[in-house]
Amino acid sequence: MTSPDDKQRQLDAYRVDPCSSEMTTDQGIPIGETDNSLTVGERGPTLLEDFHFREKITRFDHERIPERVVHARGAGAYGHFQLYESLAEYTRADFLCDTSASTPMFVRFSTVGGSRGSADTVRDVRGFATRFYTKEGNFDLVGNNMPVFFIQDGIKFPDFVHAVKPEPHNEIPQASSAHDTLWDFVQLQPETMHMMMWLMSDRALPRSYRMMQGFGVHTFRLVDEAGTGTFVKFHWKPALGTHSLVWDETQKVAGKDPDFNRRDLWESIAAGRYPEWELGVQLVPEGEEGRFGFDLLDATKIIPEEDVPVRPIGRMVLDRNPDNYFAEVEQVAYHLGNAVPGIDFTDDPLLQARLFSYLDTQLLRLGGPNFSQLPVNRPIARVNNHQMDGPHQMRIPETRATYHPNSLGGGCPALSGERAYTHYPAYVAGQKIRKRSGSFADHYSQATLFWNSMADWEREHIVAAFRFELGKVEHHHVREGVVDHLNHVDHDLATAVAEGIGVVPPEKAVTDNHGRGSPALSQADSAHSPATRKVAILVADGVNADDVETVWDGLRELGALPEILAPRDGTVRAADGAAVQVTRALPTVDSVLYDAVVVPGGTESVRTLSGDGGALYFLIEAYKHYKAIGALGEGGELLSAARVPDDGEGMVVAGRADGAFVSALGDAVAAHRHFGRETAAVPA
Ligand code: HDE
Repeated sequence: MTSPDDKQRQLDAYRVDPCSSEMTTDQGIPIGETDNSLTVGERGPTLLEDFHFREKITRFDHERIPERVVHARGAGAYGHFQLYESLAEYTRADFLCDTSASTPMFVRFSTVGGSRGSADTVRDVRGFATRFYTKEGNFDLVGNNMPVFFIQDGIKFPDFVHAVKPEPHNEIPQASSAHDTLWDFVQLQPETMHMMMWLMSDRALPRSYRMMQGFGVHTFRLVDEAGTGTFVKFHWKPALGTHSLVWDETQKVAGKDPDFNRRDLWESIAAGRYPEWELGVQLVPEGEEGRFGFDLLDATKIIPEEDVPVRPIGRMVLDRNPDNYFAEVEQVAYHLGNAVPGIDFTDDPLLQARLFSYLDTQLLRLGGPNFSQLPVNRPIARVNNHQMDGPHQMRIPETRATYHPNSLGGGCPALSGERAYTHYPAYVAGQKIRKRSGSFADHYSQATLFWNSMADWEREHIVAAFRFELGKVEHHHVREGVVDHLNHVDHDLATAVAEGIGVVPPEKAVTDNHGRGSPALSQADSAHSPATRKVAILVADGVNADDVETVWDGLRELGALPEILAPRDGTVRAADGAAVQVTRALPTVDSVLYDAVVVPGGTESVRTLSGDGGALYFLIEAYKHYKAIGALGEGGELLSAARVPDDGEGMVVAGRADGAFVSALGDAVAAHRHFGRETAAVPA
């Protein structure tokens, strides 16, 4: 029997240690010279017979494969899943029943619209694709960080993607939804409204892949040993809470560090700070699907957690970075059809389309049907069938009988018995028609539910996002069309957006706001922790060494990641003569790359920093981005020099560093952002 731990051994078998032998060609022929091609004389023409030159260049020419048409930009990691509550009552899927097993995983996070080299922090949905290498085969739960989708039927996916991608005539804008074609599609396709609310919310700007939720989106089916089905929605909840960047910051980070989210994931895992999520399920017994007032097959709807609680069942930990980006992250081939016995599909027309699309995509991207033999795609379960040939076949079947049934091969492989995958025998009858069900017709009430559930600051961000995006739209009728739809979501929202984009605010719509909310949709009450938050400590020669040491040690104890930033790299000389090691030079970093900033005391240090535009701007931006700011002793004068108020939300000011200061600072950092702060008066 194959065990889950075999995934690691399997991957190890493919590892290549460059120091294990001397350099060779792909055919294993030893190479002694790779810097000069074979020529006639020292200055003569290059010879065709130089097989090493030709192989090297040909391989180079063929290095690229087509990038994913969507979700091209991503980052991946290995980990494992530990079940802590058996779902045996609902499913026969072994990895959801056996609480003693640890299931290996590979996860890929991504943005959707941008090309492979685009920036991480753009306004976008994030892909949250997870693979469980179970004993019964690969199970791929390929979700997003938002629980709904733009369209209800997969046949509209090419239209939606064409609309959101850079416009075809000039390929502008890259990785941005703020342009005419997307919003034209939206105003003509009101089923997008719920998802557009999510896309305009802070969910589209995650602080970290480690701090975002994941959702399976569709309603799936669990099937137990007796064949009874239960509808299920899958949820991933991050241990560090769900937190977002602010819009201004995301745009700057896109330039300062386009790899911001990718780097964050990589560094966290490399340093042993393994990100964690809890897997939860919402279960709805078969036969009860009619009780919600919307259709469970409609992927533009959520089941509010207040109606059906999310039941936590297990934990995913990501604990190993890939060894090679291309081999693993680029070649991972997720597919919704990778389902194990006990997990089944529903007739959600979006899900059904995906069941076709992913395999089709992999055939093109990975050049044929043998991609499942690539290390990252290989199941740990035994693979045995009569599939044959195709480009890059790596298996060597030892039989003449590659058909079923056969007697020449002893009838092998035998068909699986009771552990075989059995499709849920849902009863289906009806005419063949192209018609959306009437139960999919309500496009506004859950958009309203989302709006009603937001904290004040979340609403402000949503209005600002609509204004920004529609403000980039050149066609006035498109702006008007969107405002008209928003008016069916909430009149105040539509009015606030209209006022910012030169559209006449609409009359109140006939359908009024239903007044219902779902508190679980807001990020306000998410888990909070100072752990893994990056805190800048601004220093120069003459800094108070005790302040630096106390803040550094205190923050490390809280799990935060302090860094000492100075005008120059190397060391600074503290007021008491001690040498303080600098982590990074200020000109190589930026305020937007940190969660908080602290200015220790020290007359000379603060005088130097007050004359340093970079240091002042660092503080101003931290303030404008609602981050925790600490100042000690003379450090307060740097706040004055930057014209940043030293009181108010998230400002922690004291004479000298002690336990109370560190604790207050830790709380302010854990709070993530201080949106109650008045920032308008502080110059940008
Ligand atoms: Fe995808 N999607 N999608 N999608 N999707 C792809 O598959 C597609 C949809 C999602 O990290 C592609 O391997 C269609 C919903 C993620 O490798 C492609 C439809 C959700 C990823 C494709 C949808 C997703 C993809 C491109 C409408 C959230 C990245 C490359 C029926 C539940 C996976 C690839 C990774 C990738 C098609 C809708 C999530 C083209 C046709 C809904 C996370 O096959």
